[in-house]
Amino acid sequence: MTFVPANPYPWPYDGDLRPENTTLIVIDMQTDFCGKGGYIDLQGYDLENSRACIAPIQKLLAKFRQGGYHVIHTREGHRPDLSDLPANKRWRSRRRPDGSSGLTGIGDPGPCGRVLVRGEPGWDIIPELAPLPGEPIIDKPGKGSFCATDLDLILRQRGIHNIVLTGITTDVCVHTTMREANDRGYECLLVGDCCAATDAGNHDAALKMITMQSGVFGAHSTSRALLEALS
Ligand code: C5J
Repeated sequence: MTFVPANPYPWPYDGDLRPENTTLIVIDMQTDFCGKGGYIDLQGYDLENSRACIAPIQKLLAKFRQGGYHVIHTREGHRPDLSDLPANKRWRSRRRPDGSSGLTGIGDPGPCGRVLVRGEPGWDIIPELAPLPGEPIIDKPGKGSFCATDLDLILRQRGIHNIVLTGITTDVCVHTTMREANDRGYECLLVGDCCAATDAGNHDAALKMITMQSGVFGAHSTSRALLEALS
């Protein structure tokens, strides 16, 4: 049996942690969320927050690949004809915090191509965390990785029960995916230093939420604890 020291319980709950039943999922490490000229940059957020997790994810990726664990990547983005982009999502993305409009929003041309549109440079995964051949990439139109995707089918075909979550942003796409996975019966671990939010307070709050009700969505830990447990 293998347990990772985690909060609020040693993870996974049953100690059944093996390469065959465990996947690392790297969520939305795209230029649009952590690169110069991408969506998050255009929204005016500090990129340092979202880039801090790149190096820790690289270490975890190397360990999972070396150990023969499953590795899955996701990308948030929309079809070029925007037929899968809800009008309210587009409207909100163009809105400034003071309520005025005029920001470069989803689907609009920006420095990295059309924002969050599939096939554009800004939508692609950053080179530091490029997927290897054979690692599934889930293209998702929303925040959660299960909504309108084949992720659940792929996990079940592979016999995966444990999901280790990394990526950006902690409070939006990572948390939504964790909640979706938890409701489907998967055992989830969020790795805190391998995730980042546009706001540090939101990152901390997202970790705290996981610990409620003895682990309401699973548990969270650090890359150090996870790497040691896998060694
Ligand atoms: C957001 C994401 N924040 N990947 N997407 O819009 O968290």
